[in-house]
Amino acid sequence: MQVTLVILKPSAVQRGILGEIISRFEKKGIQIAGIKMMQLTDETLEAHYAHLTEKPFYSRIKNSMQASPVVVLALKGLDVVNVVRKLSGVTNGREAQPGTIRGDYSMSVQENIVHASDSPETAEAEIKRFFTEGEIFNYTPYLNPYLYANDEL
Ligand code: FUP
Repeated sequence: MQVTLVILKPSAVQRGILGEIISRFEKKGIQIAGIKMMQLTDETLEAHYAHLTEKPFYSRIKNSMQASPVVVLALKGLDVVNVVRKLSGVTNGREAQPGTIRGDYSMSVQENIVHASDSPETAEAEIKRFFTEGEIFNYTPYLNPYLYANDEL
């Protein structure tokens, strides 16, 4: 089973849609292995957006991500990195397919509701960046027989 990182950005917190977004992951059959609210520090953001710190718009993104606390989720499931990226939709909310989170809730590139890890390697690093070991819970999902076939697990 994979674990992936989702950040519910200030655009989700302020708009009061945390529950709706979390509910989408739950209804899909994805297990919540970790969840917490936190205020992102400069250091955490620089590491998280290392591929963007040199861009002219980095300070805009930084301000946006620090505008309120965020909620971070560690989500667990088969191929969950890919599944959650698909559920999230493409970066620009105006281009994202209806039915995806960004497609249904966002009109913006920046104010796009969620971050989701883009590969299994990134997911592993991002989970370590945002959660301590004790904050990731390993508990039995009793509905697994109704979510997966035996030979998928
Ligand atoms: P994603 O993987 O979809 O979160 O996209 P990126 O890592 O490329 O971008 C991270 C965040 O930077 C996006 F959520 C929004 C912001 N961004 C901009 O505001 N402008 C850009 O041109 C690219 C990204």
